[in-house]
Amino acid sequence: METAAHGTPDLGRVLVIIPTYDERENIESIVGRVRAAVPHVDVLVVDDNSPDGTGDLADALADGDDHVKVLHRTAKDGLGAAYIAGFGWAAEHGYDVMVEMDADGSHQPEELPRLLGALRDADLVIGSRWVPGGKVVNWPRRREVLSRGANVYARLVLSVPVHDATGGFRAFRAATLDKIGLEGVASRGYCFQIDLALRTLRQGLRVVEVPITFHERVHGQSKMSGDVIVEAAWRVARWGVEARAERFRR
Ligand SMILES: Nc1nc2c(ncn2[C@@H]2O[C@H](COP(=O)(O)OP(=O)(O)O)[C@@H](O)[C@H]2O)c(=O)[nH]1
Ligand SMILES: [Mg+2]
Repeated sequence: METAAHGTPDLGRVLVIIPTYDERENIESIVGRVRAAVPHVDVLVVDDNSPDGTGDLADALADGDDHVKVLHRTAKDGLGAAYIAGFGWAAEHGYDVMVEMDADGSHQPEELPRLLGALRDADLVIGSRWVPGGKVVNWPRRREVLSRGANVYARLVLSVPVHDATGGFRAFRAATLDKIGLEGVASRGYCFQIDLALRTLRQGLRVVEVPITFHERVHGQSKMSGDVIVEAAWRVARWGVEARAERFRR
């Protein structure tokens, strides 16, 4: 029986999904920290054939620990596509909760019990940098401005009552992912997170933000690019226009 100390007494089977692209220096530490922080959960690494051999390292971790699994994809195809593949794997294997977490140490596995605890009264829990108690450590000013700006933009255009709609440290109930219709999600980069939050809210489901401390990565490089920002900007604008047109028709 699971205990309250694990933070997930009644949530069922939990899978922490970690997408990786060139995270060789981070993968072992992050998987080890998750296993230590929440020993009853399983971990799925979704690697897009990283040139630096992250996938082989993940296989070695899986060989030594039944709680660790690896999904290999053939080529870099964006964070959103990697998560959708991971969610599909989780559904096939009967998990009840799917967690999103970066490989680079930005999200603290030690905060997972708090996220999972909040899921008892929510359908989606977002680890939030931009609610009281949330923090960022060592994040370049440029990234902070971009993230805060993206969130203000999303709130204005989409009227989403969420402060960190782009945040990627989250816990979904499997039933939430079932209801929101992942087959229609085309978002590839960071707007994937906004897309899923918006779909969850539009289903009338409960979204709760819990404060987290986000740390800038120490090893490796960010895959954030201009393309990712442009994709997010135009998709959010389009969703905003569609929502207004929909209201106008009614
Ligand atoms: N499988 C996969 N993982 C990705 C891809 N792009 C980014 N990631 C992973 O997604 C997480 C967040 O990416 P990161 O580059 O740290 O973005 P940032 O934190 O916004 O700078 C990391 O674990 C990356 O390795 C991708 O195309 N495929
Ligand atoms: Mg990162």
